[in-house]
Amino acid sequence: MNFEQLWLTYVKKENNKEICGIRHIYADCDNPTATHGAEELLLALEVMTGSKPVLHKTPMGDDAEEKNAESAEIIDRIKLCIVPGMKAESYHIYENENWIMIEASDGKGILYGAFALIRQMQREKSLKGLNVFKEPAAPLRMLNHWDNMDGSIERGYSGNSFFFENNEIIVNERTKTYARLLASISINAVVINNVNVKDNATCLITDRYFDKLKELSESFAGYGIRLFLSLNYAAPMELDGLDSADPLQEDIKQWWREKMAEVFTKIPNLGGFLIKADSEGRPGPFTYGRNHADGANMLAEAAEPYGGLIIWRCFVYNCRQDWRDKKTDRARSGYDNFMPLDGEFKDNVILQIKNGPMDFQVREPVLPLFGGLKATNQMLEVQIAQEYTGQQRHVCYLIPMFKEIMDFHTYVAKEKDTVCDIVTGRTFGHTNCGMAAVANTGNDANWTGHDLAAANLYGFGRLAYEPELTAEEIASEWIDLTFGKDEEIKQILLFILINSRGIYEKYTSPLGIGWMVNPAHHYGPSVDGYEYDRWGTYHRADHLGMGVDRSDKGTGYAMLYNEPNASAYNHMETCPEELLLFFHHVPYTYRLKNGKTLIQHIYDTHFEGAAEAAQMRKQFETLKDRLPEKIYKRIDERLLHQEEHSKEWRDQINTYFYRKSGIMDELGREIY
Ligand code: BDP
Repeated sequence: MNFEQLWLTYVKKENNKEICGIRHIYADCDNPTATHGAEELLLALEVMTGSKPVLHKTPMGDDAEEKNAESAEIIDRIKLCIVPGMKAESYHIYENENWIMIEASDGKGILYGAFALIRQMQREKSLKGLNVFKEPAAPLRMLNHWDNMDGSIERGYSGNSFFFENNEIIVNERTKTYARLLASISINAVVINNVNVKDNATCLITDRYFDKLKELSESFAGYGIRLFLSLNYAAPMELDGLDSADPLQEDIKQWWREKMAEVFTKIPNLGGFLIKADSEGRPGPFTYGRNHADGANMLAEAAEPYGGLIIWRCFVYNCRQDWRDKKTDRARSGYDNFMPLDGEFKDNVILQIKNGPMDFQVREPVLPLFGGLKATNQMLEVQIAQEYTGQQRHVCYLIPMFKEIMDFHTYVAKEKDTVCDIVTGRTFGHTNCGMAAVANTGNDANWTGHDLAAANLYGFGRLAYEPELTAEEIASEWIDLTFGKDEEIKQILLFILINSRGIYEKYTSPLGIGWMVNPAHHYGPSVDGYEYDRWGTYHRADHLGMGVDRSDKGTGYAMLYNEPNASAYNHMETCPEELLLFFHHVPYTYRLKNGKTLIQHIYDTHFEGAAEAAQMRKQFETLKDRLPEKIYKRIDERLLHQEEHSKEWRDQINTYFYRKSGIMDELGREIY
C-alpha cells in the first residue's frame, strides 16, 4: 500500500552497541494494548539491530537467561510491567543494571512508555541511567477529522479520506498504521466524521454501519484510542421522520434513549459524540426556543448509562450579519451564548471551545470563555489543518502558537489560571476535559500533503500529553525521528519550522485583524473578500485607518476578559501590538512602540515576510544531497510555491493599503 511511516520510520543502528545489545523483551501483561507495546518494541528493534529480539510472555524471574561476566554490563533486555496504583496512562522507564524497565498503570501507559523508549533509541540517546516518569496532562487528547462519507475532506489539504469512500467505512492496514502513529504521540480519542453531519453521515448511528464501526473501534481500542462520532442533532427527524427535535419533548428524549442504548451496545468502544448545533446552518435546540444546555443535557442523559461523553461545540455565531451593522460582533458570540449557561451542563458534557473568538486565524486573542466558565467542563479546539495558515502548501509550524494559547493567563484564579491549567483539570479539578485538534491528514502518501506539516500532527499529540515541552524540543524530536540524526538537516529544518508562523503572519493580514482571504476556499489574498459579506469578519479600512473597535467604546468585546486583561486590551497604548487591529480602529499614522507608523509597519512586514519566505527556500536547498530525493522534491516544490504566493500576498496587501491611505512607502519600494 502506498503510504509512508512518518516518524515511525526506523533505520539501522548497527554501530550503536547499546541498542544492538537488547535481545529479550519480557512482557508479563495480559492486556492487548500492552501487547502492542511489546510488538512495537520488537518491530523497532528488528529494524534497528537487524534481528528480532525474543519475546517472553512471562515475568522476568529465574528463567531469565543467565549472563556471563563480560556481558553483565550490557543492557540486554526490556521488561514491561503493569503496576497498580499509578495514574492512568502514565509510565516510568528506568535502567536497572542490565535491563530497562517500563512500568505503567495500564496498557496505554505501557504502549506510551514503549514508544518513549523507541524515541530514545531512534535518537540514539544513551539508555544508561535512563529514568523518566511521565503522566498525561490533558485527560482527553483528541483528533477531529472533518471527513465526509463520500471520501472528501472539508478543509482537507492532503488528499481524500482514509476512513470513508463511496459512503463505506474503511478498515485496513492504513487505518492500523494511523492508530499506531496516534498511539506513539499519546492521542487517545478520535472523531472520524465531519462536524457538519449530513446525508449518509447521519446514518452512522444506524444498523447500516455498526459492523464496520465496531471493527474500526476495536482496532483503535488496541492502541488505546476511543472512537467518537459527530452527530446530527436533527437525527430523530431525518432518520425516523419525527416532527421535531425539541430537547424537552418526551418522545424525543425517548428516541435518544433508545438510540444511545442501541449504538453503545453495538459499538462497545464508542466514547461518545461531538455536536455542532445551531452553527452555520446546522440544526439545534434554538429552533424550539431551547438553549444549548437543554440540547446537550438531553443527549448526555441518554448517553450517561454507557459512560458516553457529549462534546458540544461553542462555535455558534450569527452567520447572516449585515456588514453595515457595527454593533453585532462575531467575536462576542461564543461568550454571549455560553457564558450564561455556566454550571448548567451535566457532568458528561464537555464544551469544546476554539482557541480564538473568530476562526483559526494566524493571530487571535484567546476566547474569553476560557477564564469565564468556572463550573463547566472545557476542551480546547485548535486546527492543525491549516485552513487559514497556508493550507499545508505554506509551511506554518503551529506549536509555538498553541504554546502561547496554553500559557495565556486568564486570571480566573489566583494560581493555575492558564488555558493549559483549565483544560488539564488543574484549575477546577475537572476530569472531563482536554484538547482537540482538527486533523490535517488524508490519503496522500506522506499523510499531510506538505511533509513539514506532519510536525503539527506530531507536535499536537506530544504537547497535549506533555505541555511543558517547548516548541523547539518538539520540533527537534520530530526532525530527528523523521529524518535521522543529521545536525545539518536538524539546524535548517528547525530554523524553518520555528520561524514559519512569524513569517506567514508577516506577509498575510496585519496585527491580528485576520481574514483578507478569498471567500469559500479561504486560500490566498483578497483584502475585501469578506468585507461586504454576511460572515461577521470585517477589517473596516477607510482612507484614514483600519481595525475593529472592540473596546468599551466599540463592541465591548475587550471587557469580556478578567482584569488585568480587559483593561490592557481596552486601550490602544496597552494593547499587545500583535493584536492591535483586532481590538482597535487605528489611524495609518499611529506610531507603534518602535516609532514606525502603522502604514509603514504594514509595508515593512510584508516586504520582510516575502523576503524571508524566499530565504527559507534558499536554506532548504542546501539540503539537496542530504535528504531522500523524493522528499526533497516534494518539500522544495511547496517552498517554491510559497515563495511565489507570498509575493502575491505582499503586493495585494501593500497595494490595497497604499491606495486607501495615499501614503508612500518611506523606502520607496515598488507598490502598485
Ligand atoms: C470553519 C470552516 C468550516 C467548518 C467550521 C467549523 O471554514 O468548514 O465547518 O469552521 O468549525 O473554519 O464548524
